[in-house]
Amino acid sequence: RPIRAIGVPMDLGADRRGVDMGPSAIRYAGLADALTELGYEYTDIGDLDVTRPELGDPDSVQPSTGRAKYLAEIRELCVNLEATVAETVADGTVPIVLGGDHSIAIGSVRGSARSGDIGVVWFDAHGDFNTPETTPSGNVHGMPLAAVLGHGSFATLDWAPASIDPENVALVGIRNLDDAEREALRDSGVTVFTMSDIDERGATAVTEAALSVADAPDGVHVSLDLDWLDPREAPGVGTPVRGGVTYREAHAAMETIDETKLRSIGLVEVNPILDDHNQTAELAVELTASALGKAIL
Ligand code: DIR
Ligand code: MN
Ligand code: MN
Ligand code: MN
Repeated sequence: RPIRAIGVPMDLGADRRGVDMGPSAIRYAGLADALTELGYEYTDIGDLDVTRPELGDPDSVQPSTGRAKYLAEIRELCVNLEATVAETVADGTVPIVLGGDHSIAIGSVRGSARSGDIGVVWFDAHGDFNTPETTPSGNVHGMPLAAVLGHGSFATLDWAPASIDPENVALVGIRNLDDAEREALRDSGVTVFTMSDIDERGATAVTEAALSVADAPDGVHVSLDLDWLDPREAPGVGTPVRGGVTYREAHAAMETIDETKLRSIGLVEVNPILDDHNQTAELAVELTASALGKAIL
């Protein structure tokens, strides 16, 4: 199956700067070779145009209520990314979106869902379920899942919600939620698998459960925030949270994915400035290979 990399050097959705170098770091870590070796027909369309933080205005456009920094610039990118992902999927190609901070998932998920009935599995330390009303930071990377499901004032923007049933959405590895975000998640229909669930049941069983939640006729979008992993494995992220999955747990989880049902994938929050010799980007590449069928034997 053909695979197409789409770089999105987005650095507007978070406070720590440097995730805009994520696409380069992931490419440099050998994504093309890893997937070519697995037999995929790999292409790379380069990077989409993203406004530099220095040139944007965090408050130029704001939602009807609440705050979402750089909303105008993020929206513009996501509209473009959505179209690119939708075209890629329509070609029978798997888009692999290289971030950038997690705000870009609004475009990835919407693009993937445009012509299909899909599920979403979101691997993250965080719920990414704040809205402009509940956000403690104003950072859109803490809001993309709420945005695609049309929560809060995102519902008043013409780019939300995506046609995804919250019953087909699962979060995996969660260990850091804001209070209002927790409340919203409880009422959302989204299934949340926390780190405690992984402690009790193991990474494989939890990921199998998440994939069955997300089982939909046209496949699954996997959104992989590298802060899902323990910071010892993945130090190159802007908002590390102790107590994440180990190297082996992460591989076990990715190997559980049936690559024939993988419609699209996003690799986000790799921050080379904070990384240790590109190890987080290398891990992103390895985990992608595992998700796409690489096995030890
Ligand atoms: C926090 C952090 N919940 C916020 N979110 C992060 O700003 O909304 N998401 N880091 O990845
Ligand atoms: Mn996160
Ligand atoms: Mn995230
Ligand atoms: Mn597999």
